[in-house]
Amino acid sequence: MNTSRSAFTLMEMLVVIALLVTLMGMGAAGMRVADNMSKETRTRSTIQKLNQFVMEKYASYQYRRVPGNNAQTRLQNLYNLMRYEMPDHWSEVNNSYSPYRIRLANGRSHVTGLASAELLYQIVMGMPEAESAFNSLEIADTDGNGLNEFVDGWGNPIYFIRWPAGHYNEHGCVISKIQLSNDTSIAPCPFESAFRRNNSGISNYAVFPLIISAGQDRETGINQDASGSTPCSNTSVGSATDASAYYDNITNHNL
Ligand SMILES: [Ca+2]
Ligand SMILES: [Ca+2]
Repeated sequence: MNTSRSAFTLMEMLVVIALLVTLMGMGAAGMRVADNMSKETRTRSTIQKLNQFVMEKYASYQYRRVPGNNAQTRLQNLYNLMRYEMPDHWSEVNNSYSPYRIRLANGRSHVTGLASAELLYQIVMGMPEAESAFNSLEIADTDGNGLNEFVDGWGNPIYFIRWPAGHYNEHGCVISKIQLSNDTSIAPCPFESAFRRNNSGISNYAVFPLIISAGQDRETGINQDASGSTPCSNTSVGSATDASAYYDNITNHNL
């Protein structure tokens, strides 16, 4: 009688232990989910602020005067000015026209993979009120080269593509909510008429600067390497290279 009672007690204990292990596992998984959700929220908040600064600067080019004898030359000069002042590649920094802090940053050692993140930092921090808009958790020098980057909730760099000509929803999946083709419900960007492309192979669409966190998986899954001298001259910029990687990205196009 005693033996059967203690065996029963042992089984009870095993059941309780199994339950506890299951509950602990569920608790840990729940905490991981909650942790990722809070990192995502933090990232969205940082990208929202960056978006305000970048779009303010982007819109300001409507009013910039540039030299040129005809409209086409003036437009190309305006594009060049945008490249010098909002570069997303170090090769676009121009020693006569780029802002001093960008030229200074160009003098430091840098790696290609972080170019747009380090340049985004220089572009935004060169604007009034940017200095006080970001806290220490939103800024880091992830590769330790002396040039800061804005970082997402996971501590990874936030990247930038000035003219993401390939970042629209014609790749079989929705990448961008705002950079859609032939959608008249979308507010036009300041340069829409100039930025639209009339090409039989490619639909018309407006090009808006893209600010990207790679999300939890640390991979953007989009092409950041290419660059063009006009907004639509390289339609591979911002295009998807790995659908599974860009799926969890957080961008200003999807806020
Ligand atoms: Ca750095
Ligand atoms: Ca990703």
